[in-house]
Amino acid sequence: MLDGCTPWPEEFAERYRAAGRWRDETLGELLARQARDRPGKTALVVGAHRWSYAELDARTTHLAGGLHAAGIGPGDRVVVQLPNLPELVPLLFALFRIGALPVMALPAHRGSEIGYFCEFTEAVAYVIPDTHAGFDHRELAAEVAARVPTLKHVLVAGDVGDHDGFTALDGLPAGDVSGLPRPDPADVALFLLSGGTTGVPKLVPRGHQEWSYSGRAVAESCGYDQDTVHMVSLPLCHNWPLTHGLLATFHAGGTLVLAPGPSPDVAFPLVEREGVTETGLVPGVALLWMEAADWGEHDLSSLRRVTIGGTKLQPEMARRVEPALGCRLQQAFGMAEGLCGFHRWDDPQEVVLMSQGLPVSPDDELRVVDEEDTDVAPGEVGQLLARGPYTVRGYYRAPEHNARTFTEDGFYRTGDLVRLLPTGHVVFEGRVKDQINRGGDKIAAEEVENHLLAHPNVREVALVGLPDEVLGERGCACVVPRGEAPTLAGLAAFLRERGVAAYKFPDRLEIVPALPATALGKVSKKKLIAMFG
Ligand code: J2J
Repeated sequence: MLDGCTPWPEEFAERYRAAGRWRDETLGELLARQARDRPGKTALVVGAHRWSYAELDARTTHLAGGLHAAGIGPGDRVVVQLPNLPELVPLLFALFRIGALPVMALPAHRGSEIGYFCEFTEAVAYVIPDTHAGFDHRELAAEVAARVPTLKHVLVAGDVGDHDGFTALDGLPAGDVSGLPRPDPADVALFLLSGGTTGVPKLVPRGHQEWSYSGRAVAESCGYDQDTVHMVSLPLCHNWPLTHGLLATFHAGGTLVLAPGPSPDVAFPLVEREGVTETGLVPGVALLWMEAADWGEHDLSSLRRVTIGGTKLQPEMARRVEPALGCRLQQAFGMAEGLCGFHRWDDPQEVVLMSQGLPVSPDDELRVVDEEDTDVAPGEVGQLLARGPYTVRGYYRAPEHNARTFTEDGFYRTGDLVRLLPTGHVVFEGRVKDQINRGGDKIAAEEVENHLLAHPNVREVALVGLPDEVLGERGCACVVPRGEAPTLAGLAAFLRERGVAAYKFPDRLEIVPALPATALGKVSKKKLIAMFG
């Protein structure tokens, strides 16, 4: 296994193989198999393109050849920062085929995050759009390329502009990957980003067979088949849309529709035109959809089900979803580290309204523990620990953090407070990890605090999540000033200047004379939330 990653102990690997969870197939081979089995079936609809499995496979092979000819080889790390563009899916499968490892950055990331990913993974290439949402990614790439010596290629989906050293993805030389060694299905296929709790983002190494299995298990739990038309309108680069949208749909031989964004004016016409049957939404977006559906301008009757997750869906809102959208609701929970759960078609309505889902694999092991790691009584609230055939055993190159975040016997400490129903369904009750879940976007408080501490007028700072009706939570920076108190706009400008992604900027600022402490002398975020929430 790739250096810096934690393998599953052999007895577990054997068990997962014997139970058929892990199969001897790489992600590149999954697409090739579907291209053989159902060549003419529409695999992907994106922008003006409509590619069958055979066409997508051919495109992937062509792109893999080009990337290889340009100098990208097995084991190379490639930071991928693409919104839902046509190039994204073929690019990912092309990298899987070469055995190069995509590092899945988010479109919103800026110099601070991208520079870190490139340096930390010693990436050789960085893939960008030309511009997106009013931002010129080529400028960012030029700046990152100038300071990261390993970075040899900047690949652009679109126009390279006047950047001579950059290469357009559609201008790659012809090449051939048929002579390359087959990637090991047991080895790492890509890196996902952890929601994070630490000063620097953590990377989650996901393997071909285990990550592929997570998609297959989702397809089985959700009853996907070749008639499934799944639309992803959130950024595809997160684990949830990648597994529930891309992998589950491709395992089932269905059709993936990639929308440029989730707003009803973009997404509803696509639902109508493509006969979308399934889609995943965060609660804040679901709220917009429910309001817009009321206007009745588009026919959404093809939708069989919407899945809501990523952050807690309140039961009162959950109750309104089915009548408003005219389709079934299911909830989903999960994490880039692995474990995920969805509802089943035959779950009773009350369970769908008040729980977040049932783990997708019979081999998922869940424990709910107290602060001493002792199992709580059934039905009580405690921290969720998870282990299983698609839950990783460690972060990439992070031995100290791994020692804290994984138990000795390999359970991942999720940092989530949950209780389990007698049926095994998971109910989210809160968090012990120092993270803010802003409408599904995860913010590691410590990372932002570290940046803010560099501000000349910030003596001390605590970033806390305050309840918000639409997003679930919003970030509030509680600042003990040094000299003149900073302003919220001033802090945002400071973070922008440091290259921090905008979703991490605090939404609110509270100036305090001192940060309240716990009995142990640590900053009490609970007290701050009680003061300002
Ligand atoms: C409350 N909190 C939730 C939910 C995730 C499926 C679905 C979501 C993700 C995801 C994913 C929640 N209610 N329904 O990867 O496969 C919070 C928890 C969790 C963290 C992980 C998937 N669903 N959460 O959101 O890696 O705190 O994955 O630990 O982005 O989101 O975030 P992330």
